[in-house]
Amino acid sequence: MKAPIRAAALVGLGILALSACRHGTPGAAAPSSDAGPVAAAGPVAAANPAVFWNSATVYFLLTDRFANGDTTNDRALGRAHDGAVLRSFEGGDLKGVLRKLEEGYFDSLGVDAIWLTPFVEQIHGSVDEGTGRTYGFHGYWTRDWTAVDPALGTMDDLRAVVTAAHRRGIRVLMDAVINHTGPVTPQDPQWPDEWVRTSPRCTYRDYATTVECTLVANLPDVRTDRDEPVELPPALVAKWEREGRLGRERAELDAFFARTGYPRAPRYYVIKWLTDWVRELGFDGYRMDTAKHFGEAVSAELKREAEQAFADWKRANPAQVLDGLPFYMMGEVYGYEPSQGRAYSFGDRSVDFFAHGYNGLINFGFKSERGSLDDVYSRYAATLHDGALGGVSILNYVSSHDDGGPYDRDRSQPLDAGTRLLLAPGGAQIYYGDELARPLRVAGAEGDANLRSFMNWGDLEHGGPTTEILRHWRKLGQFRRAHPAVGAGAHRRLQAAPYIFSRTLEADGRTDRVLVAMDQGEGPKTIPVFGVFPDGLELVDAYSGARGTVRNGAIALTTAFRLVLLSERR
Ligand SMILES: [Ca+2]
Ligand SMILES: [Ca+2]
Repeated sequence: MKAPIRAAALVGLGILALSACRHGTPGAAAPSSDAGPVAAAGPVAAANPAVFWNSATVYFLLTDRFANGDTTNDRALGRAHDGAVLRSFEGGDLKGVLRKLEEGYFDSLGVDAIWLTPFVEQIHGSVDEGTGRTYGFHGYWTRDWTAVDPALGTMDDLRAVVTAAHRRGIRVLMDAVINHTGPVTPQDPQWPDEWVRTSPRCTYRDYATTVECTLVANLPDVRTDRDEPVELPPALVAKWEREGRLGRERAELDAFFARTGYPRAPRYYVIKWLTDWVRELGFDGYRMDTAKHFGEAVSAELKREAEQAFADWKRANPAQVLDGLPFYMMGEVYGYEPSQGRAYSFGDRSVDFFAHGYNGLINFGFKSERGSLDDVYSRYAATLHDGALGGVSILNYVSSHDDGGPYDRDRSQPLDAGTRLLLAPGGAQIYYGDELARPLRVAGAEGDANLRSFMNWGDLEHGGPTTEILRHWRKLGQFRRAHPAVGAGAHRRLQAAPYIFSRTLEADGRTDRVLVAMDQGEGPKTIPVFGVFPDGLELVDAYSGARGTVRNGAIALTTAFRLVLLSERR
């Protein structure tokens, strides 16, 4: 069933087009840190969530590896820089993210939302899981769900990032972990047995061996399935007492349990702590870590509380509200791909995660799609429009933080990777550095550390190939942001070779329509438009900035590029 688009969606559409225009002429040379526009702020009517998120570009970054805006916090909590290669904290922080926001870096890529790795306080020590001594630089090893890790910055730094993003019309997704605490180390005691299980280890044979178990040997699994009341862990009580906030934290918990009526079971504490960030700072959504390793009933409960928290934040901060788009929850269901439809199979049972709080799931299949581009695009558009995934969203990627089999591991085709990803139906995840061909193989690094090198800003300093790669990703990202039809429109193949297709998003008498032509000759070219645009209409090519008028069912352009991104000139 085709997702209906309310009139309000077009208000958002107009805003997007306006903000894209202000990015400047596509193809113009731009320095790496050129200031982007500030998007129109203020309340905008609600857009259709599936349309928004299927056309969204989400920038996923490891805060510790992106930009170092404050060197005084690099060794916070006394953590040494003695991990294996790329397994210590490397200095990136929230101030660094803020700096890039203010430079307009994300605007220049057409980013709609930033997904930050978890920022909560991590274990203080380190562990070796077989790939060398490792610290919690990635954020998935929680020690205290209620504090910002001092290596990344402060609560004020976090607030500044979210506020600056919103001011530019960019949403922020919080990476939320509920399945496990951090590993146990000499400095990081195990949470009490009534809170966590430390065995058995998951064997992934069926539902129970995926959910009621620990992901790896030393990663205590929160007992999210139990309703028995538990007390606060003594270590947390002592920590909060030292920090002078024990009384306040206890009072807030009392109020939460009184309001909700939930038992004081482990998952409800964590739900309270995770939703507090939304209520306080206005995160626009969650990316749920390890979504298939805790019961789907938990995600539904978390979603309800998060929606309430988001509504509370909006009421308290009306001037910062972007629009009426509801709280978004995207799941990491490892191995999910859209051909599975709505039902993810654990072997012995299937779960429809979309029916349990999730609006979108990460697509783990896109990076290994090997059919023709049109085969991929046609299938995705069909399932998102008329198929099983109508009304929900997917997020495609070419590389990610723990996927050892990315598309183009050697970064030999960074332009092709950008084209494939940013023109695909469904949401697009740019993993930090995709747009700079940041290496995915690092000498001396083991396992996923290869995927997590520090952002290679230095490669932009002298121009050259990296600048050209970034320019390509920017043009495509801006085209995508200006035209929701690219990610959320109906797909039509117009010509097999050279490949030409159109995307069309219709609502209430207005239409967003694009035509993409690949593998064209450089220089003069005549592109048939197959009736997508009528004769006499003036079109603009977002890739080159060239303009032309449709005559006799075709448009003649002269550009230096093989890719053409056509839309009506407005
Ligand atoms: Ca730092
Ligand atoms: Ca679990």
